[in-house]
Amino acid sequence: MHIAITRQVSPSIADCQLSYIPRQPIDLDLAVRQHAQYEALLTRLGCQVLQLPAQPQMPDSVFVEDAAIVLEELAIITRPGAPSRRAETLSIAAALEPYRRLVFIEEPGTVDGGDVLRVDHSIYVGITQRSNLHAIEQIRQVLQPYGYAVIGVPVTGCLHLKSAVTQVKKDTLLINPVWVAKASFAGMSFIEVHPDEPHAANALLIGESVIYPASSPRTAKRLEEHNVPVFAVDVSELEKAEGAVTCCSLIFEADAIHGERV
Ligand code: CIR
Repeated sequence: MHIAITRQVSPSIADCQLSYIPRQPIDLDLAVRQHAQYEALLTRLGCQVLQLPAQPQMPDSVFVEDAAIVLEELAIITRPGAPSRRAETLSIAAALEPYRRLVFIEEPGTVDGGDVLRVDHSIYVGITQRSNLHAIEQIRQVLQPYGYAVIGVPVTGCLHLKSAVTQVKKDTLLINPVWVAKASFAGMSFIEVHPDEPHAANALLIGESVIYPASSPRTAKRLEEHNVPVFAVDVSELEKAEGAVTCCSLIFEADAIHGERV
């Protein structure tokens, strides 16, 4: 089965990190409702949702994707680029421990899971203000024995690699070519975001469908024209915290949910 680890929205989300977008008021109740709708879509698409409790002291902790890179063979616990986010990894490590051998990124490496795009045995890692070459080298050393190629990818103009590009089909990436170069992804096909929707490249592929933000209808149409089934969810309040759909879950294969919730 697919397990999807999520975490309830922190009541302090208004104090989140922001890098490329201006701060706007966040409606916490609405954010909580939208997050619940997102979790309901995860369930509808076949995931067992393992929801962790909110962390009131950690404004960005709903964005669980940034704390780990989960592969079949092991999980890499990240060292997030923003110091305010480093403590988020402790409970994510505890939640993953029943399922995977854990490996930890060490200082001076920093990497956010939002910078890691896995396509089969290629692991693309964004080189951004959050993720550095030290971490990329550590990931390469850890994954080489398992046959993964680890490829550093320059990103400009947005927070994470997966703000700029995500997988939407076996060999197809949804991309904003202004923020990342297509040439970084040899052998792949591309669907470009609509030019009026620069933030539209973040789609969450589950099976052959995508969970996708309702804020990008023009790009959603492009996905549907390429026969990608789109399950839209309004995540306006999470978008104000510079997050979107991939960042709110860690999805992996496992036989069953183990142990207590963390
Ligand atoms: C941050 O700046 O770290 C958060 N406000 C947003 C993180 C979004 N994470 C993601 O896209 N993987």
